[in-house]
Amino acid sequence: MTKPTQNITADTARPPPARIDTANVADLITRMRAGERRAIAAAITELERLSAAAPALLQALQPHLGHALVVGFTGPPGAGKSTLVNAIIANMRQQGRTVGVIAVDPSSPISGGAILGDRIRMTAALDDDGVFVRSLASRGHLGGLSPAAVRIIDALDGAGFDIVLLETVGTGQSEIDVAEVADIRVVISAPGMGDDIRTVKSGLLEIADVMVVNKGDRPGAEQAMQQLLGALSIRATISEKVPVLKTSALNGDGIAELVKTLDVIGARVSAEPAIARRRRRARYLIARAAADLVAARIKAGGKSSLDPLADSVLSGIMTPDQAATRVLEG
Ligand SMILES: Nc1nc2c(ncn2[C@@H]2O[C@H](COP(=O)(O)OP(=O)(O)OP(=O)(O)O)[C@@H](O)[C@H]2O)c(=O)[nH]1
Ligand SMILES: [Mg+2]
Repeated sequence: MTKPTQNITADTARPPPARIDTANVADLITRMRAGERRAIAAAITELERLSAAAPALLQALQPHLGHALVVGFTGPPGAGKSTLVNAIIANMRQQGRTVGVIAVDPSSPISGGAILGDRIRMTAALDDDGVFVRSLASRGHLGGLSPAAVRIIDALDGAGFDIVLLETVGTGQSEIDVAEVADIRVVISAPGMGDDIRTVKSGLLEIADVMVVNKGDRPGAEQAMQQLLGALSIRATISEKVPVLKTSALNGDGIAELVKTLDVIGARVSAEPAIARRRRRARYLIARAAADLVAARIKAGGKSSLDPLADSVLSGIMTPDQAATRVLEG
């Protein structure tokens, strides 16, 4: 039995109803930009759900987009990403900068879901209008970065935050996604977890603009630094540009230097037109949606629907690429 194919486009065909007054999107944006938290939360929710209000909201936000720099943080579970993000928030707030935070898939077995929220509360940042934190699950995209995160970036950018910090657990796909979505990519490892080795192996080095060895207060931090520097040195082109920093998110060591490094890279990134950065994120959304559509189309056709193409591939009449093109053409 095959499923009806109209399900494939159900999401876009029937968006969930808006929870905001769609006639008053301009008013919502005015309130967002005045820092009204409820307005920011409402806008995020509409964009996250891709509700019926999302297109109008996005269009009305356009003149306000492109200001925020997006810094992505990835690395193995427990490396200290949330703690580090929290330390960076504190540093940037002291400088008077406003910070939006998106924690994707924070539900790793090590931290549980609420840890970032807990930490923020601990530093009293929750009472601070200059910080806005949103957590979201990575919803079905195995280890990947939820496309909703990209839309939330727009909401936070539109609300006028200077910087958006995006935390995601390094699980393979997600660091590739972070590379596509963030303007600056920070790869975090920590000593004593074998992470330095894993980081090298998993291709995280290739996407990093900054490498951080966190838990610098722990034994083995220096050794982890040396291992990373060694791994970077055999990639000559990378070693020329990727700083490796040691931090202790717990006691604050190295945080100021990390923020300065982000600023240097940020100045470079800001020199390119904002539209280029925003286009990169849109390209990611399109690529993800295309992959999802093809997967849904194959699934909707039923297991055996590919058999004629499979037979052609088996007999050498078609290459797998040609068969895939046929699937794409519908
Ligand atoms: N000693 C030491 N411990 C740290 C440091 N930074 C974080 N930790 C601890 O490491 C543990 C994990 O920290 P998190 O910030 O939750 O790590 P994470 O990378 O966000 O973890 P996931 O979100 O689960 O992937 C916590 O117990 C932190 O207190 C540090 O600089 N030094
Ligand atoms: Mg975390």
